[in-house]
Amino acid sequence: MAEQLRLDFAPPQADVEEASRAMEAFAQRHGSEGRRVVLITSGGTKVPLESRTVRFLDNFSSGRRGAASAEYFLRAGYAVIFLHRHRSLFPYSRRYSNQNWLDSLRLMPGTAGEEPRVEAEPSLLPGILQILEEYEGVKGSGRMMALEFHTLSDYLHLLLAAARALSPIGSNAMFYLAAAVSDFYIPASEMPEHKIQSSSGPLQITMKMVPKMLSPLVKDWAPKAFVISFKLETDPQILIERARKALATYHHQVVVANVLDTRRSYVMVVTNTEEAKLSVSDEEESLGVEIEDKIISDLTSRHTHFIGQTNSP
Ligand code: 9Z3
Repeated sequence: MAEQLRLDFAPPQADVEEASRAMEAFAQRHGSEGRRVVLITSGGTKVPLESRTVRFLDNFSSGRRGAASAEYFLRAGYAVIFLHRHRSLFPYSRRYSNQNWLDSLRLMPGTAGEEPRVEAEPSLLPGILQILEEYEGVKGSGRMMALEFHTLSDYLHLLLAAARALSPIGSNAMFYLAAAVSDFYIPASEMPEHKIQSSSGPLQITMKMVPKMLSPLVKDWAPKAFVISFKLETDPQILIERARKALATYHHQVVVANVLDTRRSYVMVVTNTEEAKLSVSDEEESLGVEIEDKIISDLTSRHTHFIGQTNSP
């Protein structure tokens, strides 16, 4: 596979063959039941600077966009492959990621020779009853498959494997590429094996460009799928222009464009023919409305339209 991707990367740490087989079976099962399947990528990527890695380059992404989106896709009836960076936020449990959950548990002494038990205090886990019910429902239905990546190399190999697995279900497949993937890497052949020594003075590194996977994904790997990429900028002035450029370059269906500081309150959904602003007001936010709810509702109806178009004579 490394050859097909033509990358000078260290081999992936993930078991790509096993993940491939699992994704194929998942797509086949849900596809044969007529269900739509979305591949969500989520979280940042870690780019090693040494092959026995001490240091790496990382980025800001928490994985909240991907994890929240997975929940809304599941509510909309999709089957979800959640390809996420190790330890980034996870659907459902994301809501409790900022607290020490040990504080919400109590040790109950065992009576009459029984083992001690652990009890949770629901008031310390806001919304837990509904969340747990939803999570258990999703688990029972087998509609979510979670896969982790550690390195950029893992991510790229797993994305290729996912595209191959979803390709047979044609336009029922959606790719929702929310991960913040590094644009730069150090080729394996140029990477020092051992820890870079600070005694050698200031560090200068030259990184290569990571090839854009969107191009082969749209053209070759899953040409009938509905593909959404994300565009992140820090300058709102260039957001739409950059999103349009991505659409013109890769010929996919939608770019969701967002600005780093305001990414929780608004996004622009950009297609070849329109741009729509989706936003969450302060009032909605105080009621717990999340922007991902609106994004997924918008995209699932675009997906329905897309399927209708591709199936019509
Ligand atoms: C996004 O733009 C996501 O919305 C965020 C979500 C990463 C901003 P969080 O994980 O943040 O909830 O903290 N993802 C794509 C970012 C990106 O790197 N896009 C590339 C680009 O802008 C194109 S693939 O050039």
